[in-house]
Amino acid sequence: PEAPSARPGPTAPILPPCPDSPPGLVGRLLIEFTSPMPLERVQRENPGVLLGGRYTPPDCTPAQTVAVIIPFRHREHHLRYWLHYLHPILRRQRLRYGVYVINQHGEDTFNRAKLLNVGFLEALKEDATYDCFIFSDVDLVPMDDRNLYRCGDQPRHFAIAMDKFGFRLPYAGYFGGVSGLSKAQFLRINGFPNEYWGWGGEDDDIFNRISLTGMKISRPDIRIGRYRMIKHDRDKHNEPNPQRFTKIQNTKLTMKRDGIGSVRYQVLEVSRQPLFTNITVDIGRPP
Ligand code: UDH
Ligand code: NGS
Repeated sequence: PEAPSARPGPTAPILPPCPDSPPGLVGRLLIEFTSPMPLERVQRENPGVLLGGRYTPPDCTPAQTVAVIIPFRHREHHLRYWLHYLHPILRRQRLRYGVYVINQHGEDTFNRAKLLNVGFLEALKEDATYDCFIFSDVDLVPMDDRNLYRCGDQPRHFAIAMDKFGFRLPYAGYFGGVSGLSKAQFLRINGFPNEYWGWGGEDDDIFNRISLTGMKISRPDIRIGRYRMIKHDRDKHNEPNPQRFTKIQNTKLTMKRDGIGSVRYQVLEVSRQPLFTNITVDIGRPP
């Protein structure tokens, strides 16, 4: 008689690992923000995206699971363009990903970095397998899909050649706009600062945290890391923070006590939309 087979039964097909260089990327993209962008259209054009803005490639198994975290308040118009451009790009990049919009409740002073800390924790509550976190402003769209939204062995800076800076880095230590850290890299720097209320400096503090822990920023080729920013006026309640210059001098002292280990907030609502998960949060106000 035949020995019992050790082969797996009729389960889901085992997909090959996703390739390092995804086939089907198109390279340079035409990005514009003139034609109106109704959310219904974006939904219709992205039927493969599951509730909450989740996606898994149908034809391969990705090495990472990526949470895309967007700090947010009153930018619905920008978010529609972001979703319109980014979902097809991330799909072509063969990522397993989820999109989390972290919406600051109320009208107190905005706090970008604290919202990003909240996004890290809340995304992990939704799916403990997230191991890569991409932090993106809502108004930044990559102009080249070869700029892969993945994590590597060093923290990654993606938005290195923005149109508003003449497609160059504004300064060598710039880490703003769109960045990515693995879960381990993020925890190694105690996450991001919670104490930068208002505009400016929080990205420099994150840069300092990375340097102080002995890591190095990785960046794409300057011809590939190009971005268009949706033009906008300064928001209300996000005035330049006058304390930012002294604060970035003190990262070495503050990063131990202020970070992912000390973030306090209250989630008010989690709402799974067709193209993103919306998390409304009370993060308090400046002391
Ligand atoms: N953000 C919001 N709502 C706000 C403030 C900020 O959603 O009220 C988020 C959003 O993701 C944004 C990011 O935080 O992309 C960064 O904030 P920002 O876009 O205000 O920063 P940026 O440096 O602009 O791009 C600063 C004001 C520049 C005014 C120029 C006028 N010509
Ligand atoms: C630096 C800010 C950064 C900011 C960058 C670009 O001066 O937070 O300019 O700003 N640092 C401080 O203020 C300490 S931008 O031209 O995009 O408005 O990201």
